[in-house]
Amino acid sequence: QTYSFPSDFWWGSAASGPQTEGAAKEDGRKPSIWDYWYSKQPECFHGEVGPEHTSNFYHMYKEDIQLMKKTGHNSFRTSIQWSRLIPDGKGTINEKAVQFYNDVINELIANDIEPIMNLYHFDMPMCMQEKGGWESREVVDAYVEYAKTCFELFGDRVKYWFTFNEPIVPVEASYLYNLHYPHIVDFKRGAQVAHNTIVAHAKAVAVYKKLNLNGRIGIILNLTPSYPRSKKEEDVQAAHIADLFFNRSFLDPVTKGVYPAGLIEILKERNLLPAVEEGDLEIIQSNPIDLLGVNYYQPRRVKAKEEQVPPEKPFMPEHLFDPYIKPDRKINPHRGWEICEEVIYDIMINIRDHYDNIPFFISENGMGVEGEEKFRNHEGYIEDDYRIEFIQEHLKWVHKGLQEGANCLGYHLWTFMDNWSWANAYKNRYGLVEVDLNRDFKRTIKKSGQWYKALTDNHGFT
Ligand code: BGP
Repeated sequence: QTYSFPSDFWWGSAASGPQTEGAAKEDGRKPSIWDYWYSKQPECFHGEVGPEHTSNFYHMYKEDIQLMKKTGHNSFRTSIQWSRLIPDGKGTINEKAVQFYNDVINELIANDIEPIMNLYHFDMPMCMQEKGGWESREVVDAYVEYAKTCFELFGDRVKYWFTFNEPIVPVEASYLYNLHYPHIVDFKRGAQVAHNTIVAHAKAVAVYKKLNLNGRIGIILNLTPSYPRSKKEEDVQAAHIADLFFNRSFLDPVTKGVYPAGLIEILKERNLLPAVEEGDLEIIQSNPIDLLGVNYYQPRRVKAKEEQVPPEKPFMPEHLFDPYIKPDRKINPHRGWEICEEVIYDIMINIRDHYDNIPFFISENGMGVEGEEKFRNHEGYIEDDYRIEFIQEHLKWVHKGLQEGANCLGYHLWTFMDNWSWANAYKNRYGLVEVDLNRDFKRTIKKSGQWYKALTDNHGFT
């Protein structure tokens, strides 16, 4: 069978400033929470390359953009670093940063690669965290100013903007599960962070629209569709609740302009609703997105709660459902994530049927693998057939979704080149291009990169 995709389909990859640029202390950039946290815990580095160097894109972007061409990119998403552009969080703009981002954007365009820019990828400037991070309205206002600065500086050439990447991750990782700085475990504060982020997003959308820049703006969400263990009503209800917490909590307000009633009810009953300021709900309601980014890695599987959690225990979403591990699941052992390709199709059909068929694209999907050097062939490049298979199997389902009318504009792999990751540093590699940390960040295209070029040249595969 031939899988053909539209000729204007976006083929490319996603990355982020903090995971690729490096040069963390150069040209006026100030620390984000990541620089701060890792400086306190050097043992978390998993090797000597931390957020300070990452993949050295800051100095190698020209070479990298040539490699993007060689791997068939017609579009590329990365993020601007707030702590580089406005090192004090608000106030003075760093001219060196303006120059860098201008150079990257211009170089991409000169090479026929559509630049897609995201504004926030987990990288709170440390000085803003000290003011309370997303719990603080002052920080929300500073973010909106930062967003406006970006639109004004680069909006003549960047036509696709995203306000946040996976905004639920800072809620979960920093306020529920003790994974990211500032390591707070408090559902109510997490709910406040979620609400404040959505307000920040909506305000940035409003600012963008007011500037009349002739582009589109949206948000990137990691969707984890919830599947019940069985068709039993209590399992189905558990999946519904998980979906409210982990998907619809963001997806509904940014597309439909309102929080799901079921979620509000659950929070209200437990006295966990965040503080809502005057005008918040109106601003959310009047600024729906016009483009959605969907990051998809794995589904969520749940079953009805087997043992009730005593009511005095501090609330967590998991008090309402239990995780369920599918016995015959396929898994990526390096990351521990289930691989279930057809879920990408379910997401597409859900957006088509329940979200007004809004335009979206697959903004991340990918496979992190440890120890890829062992797949190096005699010509010196890594033969990552497993990655090719991973992409191809997902694309078959994307193709089916497209055939059935989903409004999907493209597919972006996570990621272009091996990069630094929040929890695993360089342990797992995701790139189409290898980065050799022991040889001055030397880049080598993997087999998947060659394959991706053929895929995009042919607008599909057989
Ligand atoms: C997404 C993030 C990316 C990236 C990716 C892979 O959630 O948007 O920044 O890191 O996941 O995950 P990890 O690097 O943790 O394996």
